[in-house]
Amino acid sequence: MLNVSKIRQQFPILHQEVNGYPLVYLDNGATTHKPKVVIDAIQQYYEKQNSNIHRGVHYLSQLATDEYEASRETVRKHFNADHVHEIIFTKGNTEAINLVANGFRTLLTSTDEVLVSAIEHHSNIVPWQMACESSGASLKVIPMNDKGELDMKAYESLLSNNTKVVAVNHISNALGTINPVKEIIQLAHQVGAAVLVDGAQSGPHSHIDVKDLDADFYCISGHKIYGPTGIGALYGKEEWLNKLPPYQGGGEMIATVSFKETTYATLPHKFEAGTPNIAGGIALKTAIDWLNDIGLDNVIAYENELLEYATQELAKIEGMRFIGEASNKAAVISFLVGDIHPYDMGMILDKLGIAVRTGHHCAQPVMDEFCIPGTIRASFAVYNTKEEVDRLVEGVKKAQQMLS
Ligand code: C6P
Repeated sequence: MLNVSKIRQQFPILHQEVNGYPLVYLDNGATTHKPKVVIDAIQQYYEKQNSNIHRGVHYLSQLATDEYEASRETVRKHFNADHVHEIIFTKGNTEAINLVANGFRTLLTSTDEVLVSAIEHHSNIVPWQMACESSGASLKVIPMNDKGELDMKAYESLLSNNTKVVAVNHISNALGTINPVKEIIQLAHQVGAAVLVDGAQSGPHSHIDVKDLDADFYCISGHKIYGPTGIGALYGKEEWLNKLPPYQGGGEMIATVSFKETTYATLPHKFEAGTPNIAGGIALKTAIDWLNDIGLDNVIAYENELLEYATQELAKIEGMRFIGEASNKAAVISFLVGDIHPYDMGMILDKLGIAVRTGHHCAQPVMDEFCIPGTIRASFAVYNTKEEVDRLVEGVKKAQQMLS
């Protein structure tokens, strides 16, 4: 059982007024807030540990290196990966997907196909378009039904021996749909394709087990799981990481450099050129430990309760239209009310101290499928409450009165 008021006390940012109202923060899909322990970890790093890593023999450098590498081990455990060298630190999901897609540019040929789904974030579309453009491979799209669920029959018929990569999200940021990634991976493996799972939205809301999923690549962004911005993690199966060329060149990623020939470092350093976000890496460990201390099962159960309550209460509003009604859904609600533009609704909610995201959510193809310009999105985290859901419902009603 979660003690939500105790959890809320750990988030300094939540205890403020916005436009004269206590803040209701429902934009957790964009980024979550940080508990005090994470903020403290960053401060402690700069006050007591700051040094470059993997380079110095001196005390502080050793200390920072140990802390950073301890975080890599925490991420490994969190993903249930076999090897710590299969964990690459990145800036976040965008960089992780670019790293993998960029590597595939050299592996794909003009007869190959890459499959992405119709409900991807731009980060899991554009890097693959770029990889296809430079290799001559084709990009195919797994369609969705009108509830925002992937059409698995269509997926099966798109798969062929030409399919080399399948890239899908675990949870859609725009609709909340939880995709059947295990089944997607099994089917892709039958034709020998590698699968990348974009876990940006699943990181804080579900268990990640790359072994059980048999995922080839899986990535998360730290800032969406109560950690800092500018840090994320990519899991890649050792055999795939060995096949892919490095993403960036520079310090750290080399074994030897000469003008005649440069050789690359072993995993994971081959993919980590330059001085990384050391403070972010260290604080990511704190965030994951914090989340695991609360217990992901507790988090999932509580967020499902919030989802159910919010869906039920919002549904009572006249003109309410939910966008994305998958039977397996995370605590993300995208909606429209009558013919009110999402931006207008978002502005009025903000005046009432309620933070939601409006627009296409970096998922324009999803909006195109529904023939809408965008949605209002309320995305929940473990510190949200039913009282905040009530504030959202009241706010939407008030905005409706003002705008009609
Ligand atoms: N979605 C949202 O409001 P970065 O920005 O690299 O940390 O994550 C990109 C990304 C990739 N995939 C999915 C499914 C995502 O949701 C996101 C980020 C935010 O929905 C910001 S656009």
